[in-house]
Amino acid sequence: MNASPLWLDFRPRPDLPLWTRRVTGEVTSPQGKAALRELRQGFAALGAEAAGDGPCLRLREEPGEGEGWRLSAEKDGPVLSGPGRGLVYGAFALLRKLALGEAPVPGEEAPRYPLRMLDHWDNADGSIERGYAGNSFFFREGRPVCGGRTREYARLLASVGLNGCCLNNVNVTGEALYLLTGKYDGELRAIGEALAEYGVSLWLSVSFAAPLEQGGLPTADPLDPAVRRWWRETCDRLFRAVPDLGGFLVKADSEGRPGPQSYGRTQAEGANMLAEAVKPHGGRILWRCFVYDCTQDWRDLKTDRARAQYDTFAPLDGQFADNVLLQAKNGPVDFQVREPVSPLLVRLEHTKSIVEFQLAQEYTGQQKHVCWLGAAMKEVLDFTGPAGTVKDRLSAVCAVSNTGDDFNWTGHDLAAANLYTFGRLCWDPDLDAEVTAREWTRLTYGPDPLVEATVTDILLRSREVYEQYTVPLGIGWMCDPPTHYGPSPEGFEYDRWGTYHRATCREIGVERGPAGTGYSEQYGPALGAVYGNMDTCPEELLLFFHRLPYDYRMRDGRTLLQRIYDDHFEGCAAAEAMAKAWDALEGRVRSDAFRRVQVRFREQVRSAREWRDVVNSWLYRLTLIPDEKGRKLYL
Ligand code: GCW
Repeated sequence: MNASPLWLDFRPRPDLPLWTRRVTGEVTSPQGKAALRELRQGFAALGAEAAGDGPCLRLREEPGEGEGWRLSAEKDGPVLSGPGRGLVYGAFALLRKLALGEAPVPGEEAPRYPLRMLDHWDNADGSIERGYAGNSFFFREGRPVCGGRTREYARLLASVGLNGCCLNNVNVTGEALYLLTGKYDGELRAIGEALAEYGVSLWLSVSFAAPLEQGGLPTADPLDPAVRRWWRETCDRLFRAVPDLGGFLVKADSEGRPGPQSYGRTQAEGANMLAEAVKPHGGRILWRCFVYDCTQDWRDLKTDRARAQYDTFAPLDGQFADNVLLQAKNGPVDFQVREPVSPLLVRLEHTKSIVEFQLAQEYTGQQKHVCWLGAAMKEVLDFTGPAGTVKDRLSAVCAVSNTGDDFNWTGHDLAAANLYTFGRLCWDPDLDAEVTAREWTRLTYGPDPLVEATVTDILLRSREVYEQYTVPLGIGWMCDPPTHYGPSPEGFEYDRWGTYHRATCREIGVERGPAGTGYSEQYGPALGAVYGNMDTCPEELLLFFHRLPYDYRMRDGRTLLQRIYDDHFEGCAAAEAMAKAWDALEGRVRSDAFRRVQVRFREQVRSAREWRDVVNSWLYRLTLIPDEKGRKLYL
């Protein structure tokens, strides 16, 4: 198959324990069998010579659906035990350890969250919304397909601990509207089975208007008995036909999608109606919170998009059925390179929540720029608000996938590190994200210390570098509106999306403290006070929360404007340095992989220079304040 094995490309190791020569197992489930196969194949790839007797690794499958595993030392070799799903994770954990040159030690592990999933924004026609790695491998020419990549993908997901996958775009259009109707049950069942072999459940995005659009009913009102019956009957059929279905992901009342609002019903009434229909089948509803006014008039200074999700959902806390999870993006607006943590994730007390990250780098360089998001995800998971720490409050974690049918799966080879780190953090949010970056590098490129040091350093610095040369200090939204790539400082200013910085020749930013939109108060009194005051607000978020004059003094004494100028110059220079550091790996990384990344770095450097010059020159033209260091700005 024309696809990279990514981090599962095991290379021979000199120091393998003898028991890797023989694996025996009492396994019965498809997952148990997959674990056995993976171990045999993996040990062979690591260089173990098969032996007919002597020490061995034994697999002991236990009954049940659990996902934990245990490694114990017995006389003639270790024993890996657990239910089938657990054995899959245990097998990959063992292989990872050995591939990293670490000795597996007895112990046990289980994932922190029961659901750890990837959301695909794949369309039925094979395109991917905000996809930067080719076309869909789940859909081709209007149909779902179970092809060679399906199983490989399931392996990749399981190897980092993920267990759910939503096949289609939350904007459900075209043929995807018929996934519910029975037309594609056979294909969905096949995909479901291929994923399930590695313990991955299949999910579908559905349109709230399906009873109207596909069911022929005159309404989709969630309180209408005929609508409720339609959903129940549809689910009864679908869950029977596709037994590995986990449930539905729903984007309702959001960016033009239908939802309960059209019928005067609340988000809870809408979600609960679907929850009731999937409940007999053990299904769950992932209800997105991305609800805001996307037809804002830029002249309206009162409406603040950052407030919208909390204002809509917080009053409904406690009203959602227990098989509903509220899915909130990590920040209150939309996957900008720097946003505060969504207050929904730290204030809801009685509702299950799932955080949505975006591995697809829509606003973070579109997998042309390297932007490792591990530390950013970790910041969110570790964030503490009034009701506790995010990672302790979540019921599940998901991310918009960054994969497609490109050979390397993720467009930019280094973007695979985001997929890897995401999986590892979902399994154990206490992991040090930096350790996972290093692991990924070693698994991907082998044990060369220079490669490891260079690539890890690039990954760890990449987000700050990207932030510096694009939109520092939390300002966001200076990208080109249709593509979301490249600079356009006023591109979103007079548009309908509620994404304004309202820069004049004197000031920049939206005041979101108590004297402004009051958004900071959504964090409760203590944290709200920190954000609401420009002197205590974390500097990296200063312009997210405050409107400030260009001569505002930053904590190090520089003016705000000088800081923005400096960031652009420094970020751009850092991008150039990263590209150079990569160049120095020529001959140490396989040549095809080396070239692919080199080509991406050329584009990153070109684009970084463009960002630097466009944003800095625009500010110079607005303010007529020159750079203190006399660097080139264009008039
Ligand atoms: O930011 C927007 C994206 C849309 C996306 C939407 C969402 C799937 O530009 O492409 O639609 O977010 O998250 O629903």
